[in-house]
Amino acid sequence: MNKYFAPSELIINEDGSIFHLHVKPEQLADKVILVGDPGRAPVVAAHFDTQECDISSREFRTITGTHKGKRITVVSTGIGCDNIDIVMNELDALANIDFNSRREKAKLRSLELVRIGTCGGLQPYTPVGTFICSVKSIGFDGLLNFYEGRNAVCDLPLERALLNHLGWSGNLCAPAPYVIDAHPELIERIAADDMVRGITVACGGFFGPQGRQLRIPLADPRQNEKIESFSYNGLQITNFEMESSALAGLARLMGHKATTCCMVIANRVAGEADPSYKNKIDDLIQLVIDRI
Ligand code: R1P
Ligand code: URA
Repeated sequence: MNKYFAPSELIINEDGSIFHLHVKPEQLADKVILVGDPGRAPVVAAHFDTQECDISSREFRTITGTHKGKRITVVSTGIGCDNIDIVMNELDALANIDFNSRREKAKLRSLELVRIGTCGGLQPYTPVGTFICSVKSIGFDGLLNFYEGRNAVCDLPLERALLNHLGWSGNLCAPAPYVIDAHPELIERIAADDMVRGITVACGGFFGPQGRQLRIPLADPRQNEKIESFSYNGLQITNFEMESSALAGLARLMGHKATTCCMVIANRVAGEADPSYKNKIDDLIQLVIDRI
Protein backbone atom coordinates (compact mmCIF):
# COMPACT_ATOMS: atom_id res chain seq x y z
CA MET A 1 0.00 0.00 0.00
CA ASN A 2 1.37 3.46 -0.91
CA LYS A 3 2.50 5.73 1.93
CA TYR A 4 -0.20 7.83 3.66
CA PHE A 5 0.54 11.60 3.79
CA ALA A 6 -0.77 13.00 7.10
CA PRO A 7 -2.70 16.32 7.16
CA SER A 8 0.38 18.03 8.67
CA GLU A 9 2.56 16.96 5.70
CA LEU A 10 0.09 17.55 2.89
CA ILE A 11 -2.14 20.45 3.93
CA ILE A 12 -5.44 20.51 2.03
CA ASN A 13 -7.83 23.45 2.45
CA GLU A 14 -11.48 22.91 3.41
CA ASP A 15 -12.59 23.48 -0.19
CA GLY A 16 -10.32 20.62 -1.40
CA SER A 17 -7.57 22.90 -2.76
CA ILE A 18 -3.83 22.68 -1.99
CA PHE A 19 -2.62 24.85 0.90
CA HIS A 20 -0.67 27.75 -0.69
CA LEU A 21 -1.80 27.74 -4.33
CA HIS A 22 -5.50 27.21 -3.49
CA VAL A 23 -5.76 25.15 -6.69
CA LYS A 24 -7.76 21.89 -6.94
CA PRO A 25 -6.32 18.77 -8.67
CA GLU A 26 -8.70 18.99 -11.64
CA GLN A 27 -7.56 22.60 -12.33
CA LEU A 28 -3.94 21.64 -13.22
CA ALA A 29 -2.93 21.09 -16.87
CA ASP A 30 0.00 18.83 -17.87
CA LYS A 31 1.79 21.79 -19.49
CA VAL A 32 2.79 24.44 -16.93
CA ILE A 33 4.37 27.88 -17.41
CA LEU A 34 5.97 29.37 -14.30
CA VAL A 35 6.58 33.12 -13.97
CA GLY A 36 8.03 35.08 -11.07
CA ASP A 37 5.87 38.20 -11.16
CA PRO A 38 2.14 37.64 -10.37
CA GLY A 39 1.45 40.44 -12.86
CA ARG A 40 3.02 38.32 -15.63
CA ALA A 41 0.46 35.48 -15.19
CA PRO A 42 -2.41 37.39 -16.87
CA VAL A 43 0.02 38.57 -19.58
CA VAL A 44 0.66 34.89 -20.44
CA ALA A 45 -3.05 34.05 -20.07
CA ALA A 46 -3.91 36.84 -22.54
CA HIS A 47 -2.62 34.38 -25.19
CA PHE A 48 -5.21 31.77 -24.15
CA ASP A 49 -8.31 31.21 -26.31
CA THR A 50 -10.32 29.92 -23.35
CA GLN A 51 -9.89 30.27 -19.58
CA GLU A 52 -11.29 27.93 -16.90
CA CYS A 53 -9.93 29.36 -13.63
CA ASP A 54 -8.01 32.34 -12.21
CA ILE A 55 -6.96 31.87 -8.57
CA SER A 56 -4.87 34.29 -6.48
CA SER A 57 -3.33 33.43 -3.12
CA ARG A 58 -0.38 35.41 -1.71
CA GLU A 59 2.15 35.78 -4.59
CA PHE A 60 0.78 32.71 -6.35
CA ARG A 61 -1.65 33.44 -9.22
CA THR A 62 -2.79 30.41 -11.21
CA ILE A 63 -4.70 30.58 -14.49
CA THR A 64 -5.61 27.51 -16.56
CA GLY A 65 -6.85 27.77 -20.12
CA THR A 66 -6.19 26.60 -23.67
CA HIS A 67 -4.02 27.91 -26.49
CA LYS A 68 -4.79 26.46 -29.95
CA GLY A 69 -6.28 23.38 -28.29
CA LYS A 70 -3.39 22.87 -25.80
CA ARG A 71 -4.41 23.00 -22.12
CA ILE A 72 -1.86 25.10 -20.21
CA THR A 73 -1.61 26.30 -16.60
CA VAL A 74 0.35 29.47 -15.79
CA VAL A 75 1.45 29.95 -12.16
CA SER A 76 3.35 32.84 -10.61
CA THR A 77 5.93 31.78 -8.03
CA GLY A 78 7.09 35.11 -6.59
CA ILE A 79 10.83 35.46 -6.07
CA GLY A 80 13.27 32.78 -5.01
CA CYS A 81 13.99 29.06 -4.75
CA ASP A 82 12.18 28.84 -1.41
CA ASN A 83 8.94 29.61 -3.27
CA ILE A 84 9.86 27.08 -5.98
CA ASP A 85 9.97 24.42 -3.24
CA ILE A 86 6.36 25.30 -2.37
CA VAL A 87 5.09 25.55 -5.95
CA MET A 88 6.81 22.38 -7.22
CA ASN A 89 5.73 20.26 -4.26
CA GLU A 90 2.15 21.53 -4.46
CA LEU A 91 1.95 21.05 -8.26
CA ASP A 92 3.37 17.54 -7.89
CA ALA A 93 0.86 16.75 -5.13
CA LEU A 94 -2.00 18.04 -7.32
CA ALA A 95 -0.79 15.77 -10.14
CA ASN A 96 0.30 12.66 -8.31
CA ILE A 97 -1.41 12.37 -4.90
CA ASP A 98 -5.04 11.32 -4.46
CA PHE A 99 -6.51 14.01 -2.17
CA ASN A 100 -9.23 11.65 -0.87
CA SER A 101 -7.00 8.73 0.16
CA ARG A 102 -3.91 10.96 0.77
CA ARG A 103 -1.78 8.36 -1.03
CA GLU A 104 0.37 8.44 -4.19
CA LYS A 105 -1.70 7.60 -7.29
CA ALA A 106 -1.03 4.27 -9.02
CA LYS A 107 -0.53 6.01 -12.40
CA LEU A 108 1.83 9.00 -12.15
CA ARG A 109 1.57 12.14 -14.32
CA SER A 110 4.72 13.78 -15.70
CA LEU A 111 4.33 17.54 -16.10
CA GLU A 112 6.13 19.75 -18.64
CA LEU A 113 7.29 22.91 -16.87
CA VAL A 114 8.86 25.99 -18.45
CA ARG A 115 9.78 29.04 -16.42
CA ILE A 116 9.59 32.39 -18.24
CA GLY A 117 11.69 34.87 -16.28
CA THR A 118 14.00 37.84 -16.39
CA CYS A 119 17.72 37.64 -15.68
CA GLY A 120 21.06 39.41 -15.68
CA GLY A 121 23.36 38.52 -18.60
CA LEU A 122 26.97 37.67 -17.83
CA GLN A 123 28.67 37.48 -21.22
CA PRO A 124 29.35 40.03 -23.98
CA TYR A 125 27.11 37.88 -26.27
CA THR A 126 24.14 38.10 -23.85
CA PRO A 127 23.18 41.80 -24.13
CA VAL A 128 19.90 43.23 -22.86
CA GLY A 129 17.01 41.62 -24.78
CA THR A 130 18.69 38.20 -25.31
CA PHE A 131 16.57 35.09 -24.61
CA ILE A 132 18.55 32.45 -22.68
CA CYS A 133 17.38 28.87 -22.19
CA SER A 134 19.09 27.13 -19.26
CA VAL A 135 20.81 23.91 -20.31
CA LYS A 136 22.19 23.57 -16.78
CA SER A 137 21.48 25.46 -13.57
CA ILE A 138 23.84 26.09 -10.72
CA GLY A 139 22.14 26.44 -7.35
CA PHE A 140 23.73 28.86 -4.92
CA ASP A 141 20.60 28.34 -2.81
CA GLY A 142 21.21 24.92 -1.16
CA LEU A 143 17.59 23.77 -1.48
CA LEU A 144 18.28 20.49 -3.27
CA ASN A 145 20.64 19.37 -0.48
CA PHE A 146 17.59 18.68 1.69
CA TYR A 147 16.36 15.94 -0.69
CA GLU A 148 17.75 12.41 -0.94
CA GLY A 149 19.14 11.66 -4.39
CA ARG A 150 20.74 15.10 -4.86
CA ASN A 151 24.11 13.55 -5.79
CA ALA A 152 22.51 11.07 -8.19
CA VAL A 153 20.94 13.84 -10.30
CA CYS A 154 23.66 16.51 -10.07
CA ASP A 155 26.71 17.10 -12.29
CA LEU A 156 29.36 16.51 -9.61
CA PRO A 157 32.46 17.01 -11.85
CA LEU A 158 31.17 20.44 -12.92
CA GLU A 159 30.44 21.32 -9.26
CA ARG A 160 34.04 20.49 -8.33
CA ALA A 161 35.47 22.36 -11.33
CA LEU A 162 33.46 25.49 -10.47
CA LEU A 163 34.40 25.46 -6.77
CA ASN A 164 38.02 24.98 -7.75
CA HIS A 165 37.80 27.86 -10.26
CA LEU A 166 36.13 30.16 -7.72
CA GLY A 167 38.65 29.23 -5.02
CA TRP A 168 35.88 29.43 -2.44
CA SER A 169 36.19 27.89 1.01
CA GLY A 170 34.51 28.38 4.38
CA ASN A 171 31.15 30.23 4.51
CA LEU A 172 30.95 30.87 0.76
CA CYS A 173 30.67 27.17 -0.01
CA ALA A 174 28.22 26.29 2.76
CA PRO A 175 26.11 25.04 1.08
CA ALA A 176 28.30 24.18 -1.91
CA PRO A 177 26.81 25.07 -5.31
CA TYR A 178 24.84 22.21 -6.87
CA VAL A 179 24.65 21.72 -10.64
CA ILE A 180 21.62 20.23 -12.36
CA ASP A 181 20.73 19.58 -16.03
CA ALA A 182 17.50 20.85 -17.55
CA HIS A 183 15.51 18.29 -19.60
CA PRO A 184 17.35 17.79 -22.97
CA GLU A 185 14.25 17.13 -25.14
CA LEU A 186 12.47 20.13 -23.67
CA ILE A 187 15.52 22.36 -24.32
CA GLU A 188 15.65 21.27 -27.99
CA ARG A 189 11.98 22.17 -28.46
CA ILE A 190 11.87 25.37 -26.40
CA ALA A 191 15.30 26.90 -27.20
CA ALA A 192 15.09 25.78 -30.88
CA ASP A 193 17.67 27.75 -32.88
CA ASP A 194 16.88 31.27 -31.70
CA MET A 195 17.76 31.25 -27.98
CA VAL A 196 21.22 31.27 -26.41
CA ARG A 197 21.82 27.93 -24.63
CA GLY A 198 23.68 28.63 -21.46
CA ILE A 199 24.45 27.83 -17.86
CA THR A 200 22.34 29.79 -15.41
CA VAL A 201 23.26 30.51 -11.79
CA ALA A 202 20.23 30.69 -9.49
CA CYS A 203 21.20 32.99 -6.63
CA GLY A 204 19.83 33.28 -3.11
CA GLY A 205 19.48 37.04 -3.55
CA PHE A 206 19.51 39.82 -6.13
CA PHE A 207 22.35 41.95 -4.76
CA GLY A 208 25.29 40.36 -2.87
CA PRO A 209 24.73 36.81 -4.20
CA GLN A 210 24.74 38.22 -7.77
CA GLY A 211 27.88 40.25 -7.06
CA ARG A 212 26.01 43.60 -6.89
CA GLN A 213 27.73 45.85 -4.39
CA LEU A 214 25.85 48.90 -3.13
CA ARG A 215 26.94 50.22 0.29
CA ILE A 216 28.25 47.08 1.94
CA PRO A 217 31.28 45.18 0.61
CA LEU A 218 31.10 41.66 -0.83
CA ALA A 219 32.82 38.57 0.64
CA ASP A 220 34.37 37.92 -2.80
CA PRO A 221 34.63 41.15 -4.84
CA ARG A 222 35.99 39.12 -7.79
CA GLN A 223 33.01 36.71 -7.80
CA ASN A 224 31.45 37.83 -11.11
CA GLU A 225 34.79 38.17 -12.90
CA LYS A 226 35.52 34.52 -11.98
CA ILE A 227 32.02 33.30 -12.86
CA GLU A 228 32.23 35.05 -16.24
CA SER A 229 35.61 33.46 -17.05
CA PHE A 230 34.54 29.91 -16.07
CA SER A 231 34.33 27.49 -19.00
CA TYR A 232 33.53 23.77 -18.89
CA ASN A 233 33.38 21.52 -21.98
CA GLY A 234 32.80 24.59 -24.14
CA LEU A 235 29.92 25.92 -22.02
CA GLN A 236 30.04 29.25 -20.17
CA ILE A 237 27.92 30.66 -17.38
CA THR A 238 25.53 33.02 -19.15
CA ASN A 239 23.12 34.47 -16.64
CA PHE A 240 21.93 35.02 -13.09
CA GLU A 241 18.37 34.59 -11.89
CA MET A 242 16.81 33.19 -8.75
CA GLU A 243 14.71 30.04 -9.39
CA SER A 244 15.99 27.73 -12.17
CA SER A 245 18.13 25.39 -10.04
CA ALA A 246 15.37 24.35 -7.63
CA LEU A 247 12.96 24.00 -10.55
CA ALA A 248 15.30 21.74 -12.57
CA GLY A 249 16.40 19.75 -9.49
CA LEU A 250 12.94 19.09 -8.07
CA ALA A 251 11.57 18.27 -11.53
CA ARG A 252 14.33 15.64 -11.99
CA LEU A 253 13.65 14.08 -8.58
CA MET A 254 9.87 14.04 -9.17
CA GLY A 255 9.97 12.70 -12.75
CA HIS A 256 8.87 15.89 -14.55
CA LYS A 257 10.55 17.76 -17.44
CA ALA A 258 11.70 21.34 -16.79
CA THR A 259 13.79 24.20 -18.10
CA THR A 260 13.95 27.98 -17.71
CA CYS A 261 13.94 30.69 -20.39
CA CYS A 262 14.81 34.22 -19.36
CA MET A 263 15.03 37.55 -21.13
CA VAL A 264 18.15 39.50 -20.19
CA ILE A 265 17.15 42.83 -18.65
CA ALA A 266 20.58 43.82 -17.32
CA ASN A 267 23.98 43.06 -18.81
CA ARG A 268 26.46 43.04 -15.99
CA VAL A 269 29.59 43.19 -18.17
CA ALA A 270 28.35 46.22 -20.11
CA GLY A 271 26.76 47.82 -17.02
CA GLU A 272 23.46 48.30 -18.92
CA ALA A 273 19.85 47.68 -17.85
CA ASP A 274 16.37 47.99 -19.35
CA PRO A 275 13.78 48.71 -16.64
CA SER A 276 11.02 48.89 -19.29
CA TYR A 277 11.29 45.15 -20.08
CA LYS A 278 7.58 44.54 -19.35
CA ASN A 279 6.70 45.83 -22.84
CA LYS A 280 9.13 43.40 -24.46
CA ILE A 281 8.81 40.08 -22.63
CA ASP A 282 5.68 39.22 -24.66
CA ASP A 283 7.90 38.03 -27.55
CA LEU A 284 9.45 35.39 -25.25
CA ILE A 285 6.01 34.42 -23.93
CA GLN A 286 4.79 33.90 -27.52
CA LEU A 287 7.74 31.62 -28.37
CA VAL A 288 7.33 29.47 -25.26
CA ILE A 289 3.57 29.17 -25.54
CA ASP A 290 3.90 28.01 -29.16
CA ARG A 291 6.61 25.45 -28.32
CA ILE A 292 5.48 24.00 -24.97
C1 R1P B 1 14.41 39.51 -9.40
O1 R1P B 1 14.15 40.79 -9.92
C2 R1P B 1 13.45 38.49 -9.95
O2 R1P B 1 13.47 38.51 -11.40
C3 R1P B 1 13.87 37.24 -11.93
C4 R1P B 1 14.62 36.60 -10.77
O3 R1P B 1 14.75 35.21 -10.94
C5 R1P B 1 13.83 37.05 -9.57
O4 R1P B 1 12.67 36.28 -9.36
O5 R1P B 1 12.84 36.43 -12.42
P1 R1P B 1 11.28 36.86 -12.59
O6 R1P B 1 11.26 38.05 -13.52
O7 R1P B 1 10.57 35.68 -13.16
O8 R1P B 1 10.73 37.19 -11.20
N1 URA C 1 16.75 39.06 -12.34
C1 URA C 1 17.84 38.72 -11.62
O1 URA C 1 17.77 37.81 -10.76
N2 URA C 1 18.99 39.40 -11.85
C2 URA C 1 19.09 40.40 -12.74
O2 URA C 1 20.17 41.00 -12.88
C3 URA C 1 17.93 40.75 -13.49
C4 URA C 1 16.78 40.04 -13.26
